[in-house]
Amino acid sequence: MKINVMTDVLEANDRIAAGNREVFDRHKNLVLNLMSSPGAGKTTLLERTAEALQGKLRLGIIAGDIETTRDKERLDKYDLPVVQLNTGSACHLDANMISSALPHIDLASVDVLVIENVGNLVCPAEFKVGEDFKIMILSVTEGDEKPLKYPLMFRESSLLLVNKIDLLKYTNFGLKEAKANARKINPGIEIIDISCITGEGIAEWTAWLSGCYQKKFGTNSRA
Ligand SMILES: Nc1nc2c(ncn2[C@@H]2O[C@H](COP(=O)(O)OP(=O)(O)O)[C@@H](O)[C@H]2O)c(=O)[nH]1
Ligand SMILES: [Mg+2]
Repeated sequence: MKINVMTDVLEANDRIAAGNREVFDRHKNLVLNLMSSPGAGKTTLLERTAEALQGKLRLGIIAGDIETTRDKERLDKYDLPVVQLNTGSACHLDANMISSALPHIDLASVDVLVIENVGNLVCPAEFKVGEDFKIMILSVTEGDEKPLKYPLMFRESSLLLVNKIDLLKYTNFGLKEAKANARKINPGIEIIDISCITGEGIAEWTAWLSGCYQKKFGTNSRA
């Protein structure tokens, strides 16, 4: 008899993710699973997002890292519900880890919950956590061929944020090539160029977020 361990693991994960999803839907949370390689700008994007959504949609964050509470410390200044998950050695978050974080966050006070996944361009894309959408960041210092080399994350993501656009002129990153490569893997992927330093594209990104919230709940805000 042959046992496919990975299939079993993913099926078990998907069942827990479906349970998380029910909890999120009951609390009227739009949930995004934010993925990228380490250092692409996930936490910086959340800082800019917290500023931009103030007085509009209420943001909550679960930040995943192998070690440290550094990201939570950066985000705490915005007075948002932020939970830091340390995976110890695991290179991704799974549904069970998210489930264990839920008692520590007041979901009723949250409109948009962003789960900052562990920095890794491969494994996070394999594990559902109960999200409405997977989204990802590729920064211009990483290379425009990355969608072809790491296709799964680009295939699974509804939105690609191309970050650090302010650094474009210092790199050999081909913006057109990167987008063509991403669309080769996932023709329907939406793409927004952003800079978390200059603020370029941040309004477009928050409009995308609000649009998703509106589509799911039929309103711009519960407030
Ligand atoms: N120049 C530039 N640097 C950025 C931008 N976004 C993030 N960074 C920097 O990239 C580094 C990693 O960012 P961080 O948000 O911690 O990445 P994470 O590991 O994906 O959460 C930090 O030094 C940020 O200041 C950007 O748009 N432009
Ligand atoms: Mg981070």
